[in-house]
Amino acid sequence: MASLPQQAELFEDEAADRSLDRDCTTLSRHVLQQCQNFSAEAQDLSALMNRIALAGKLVARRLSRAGLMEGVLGFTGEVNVQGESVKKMDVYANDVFISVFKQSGLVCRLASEEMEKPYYIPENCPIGRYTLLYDPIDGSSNTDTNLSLGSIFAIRKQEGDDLDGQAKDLLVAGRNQIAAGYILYGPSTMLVYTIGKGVHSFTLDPSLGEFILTEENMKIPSHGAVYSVNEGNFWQWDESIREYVRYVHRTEGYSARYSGAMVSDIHRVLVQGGVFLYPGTIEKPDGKLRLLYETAPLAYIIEQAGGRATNGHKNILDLVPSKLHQRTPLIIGSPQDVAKVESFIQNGH
Ligand code: AHM
Ligand code: MG
Repeated sequence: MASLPQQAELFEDEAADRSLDRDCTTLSRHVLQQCQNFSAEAQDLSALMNRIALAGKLVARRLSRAGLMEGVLGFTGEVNVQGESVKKMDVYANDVFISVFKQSGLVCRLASEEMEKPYYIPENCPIGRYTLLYDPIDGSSNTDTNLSLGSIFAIRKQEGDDLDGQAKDLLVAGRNQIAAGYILYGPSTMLVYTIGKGVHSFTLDPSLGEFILTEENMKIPSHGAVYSVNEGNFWQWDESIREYVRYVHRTEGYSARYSGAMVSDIHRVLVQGGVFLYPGTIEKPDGKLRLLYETAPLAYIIEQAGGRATNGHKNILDLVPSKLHQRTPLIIGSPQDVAKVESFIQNGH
């Protein structure tokens, strides 16, 4: 039998092996492990995720130096298809995602919050079987104050040839996503993804320039204290949402958190439980958030982690959009907390 000092040495060796294994669990390797084979589709998914990771690294690098460089912060003076003022970082991040997929042979078409119509990369199209849907910068209003931001992405198989460029083949339910996730630009940069086999998070190790596995098979708590909503819109909400918020105000155990970037708010809810809401308002009855590249990818993540996402009446992943930039109200998070909000909506008070 090994002596105590020998046992301690063995434990140290095992711990060192585990830590080395972990350091080697990069994102692209993890995707291949998840697929459990080396088929063409598995290779594609791994390569797609690798390119998305590169986009995340480029955006993170620019954000980390934003205050030191000219021409990074502030508005461009343009207004996008959504009627929102465009920030210089929105344009940069939008272009980054296009650039990383050039010459990839993977993605024929990209559709984003910042572009009225899908963008084609013709050299990829003969073989590129995928469309990337993305929000390059989520939480744009945080850009100029050095606060958390995100990017959201979803990958769909390209169905049909979209001859008229209207992207009608994309107007299908979120269940058709084959992968989805987000990048969170916080104190560290994280990437969270699913390919329908659980939710996994990675942290960018700047010294390696790689996203390294942080947590596998994340599970959202069934209930949490946090409710996350912009209460400045209270006067504009339906009475049922106001009643829910009044209920929270008079009940012990709730805590408000709202950062202005839903990737960050929903990441907190994923880790600690609770609910995030962006309901419809008088000005915007369908709310602010877009289905195809904001709410459906996040719904896929949260559902895979054991949570729920609804517009108050229907599961977000079952909603079929009628146009590319369609908006939808969103209630997302822990199953018990989403059910509580729904009970107010369904009782109509
Ligand atoms: P954006 O992608 O243009 O930044 O819009 C989405 C963001 C969400 O991240 C956030 O929860 C919400 O808009 C904040 O909007 P508001 O300022 O109306 O609360
Ligand atoms: Mg957005």
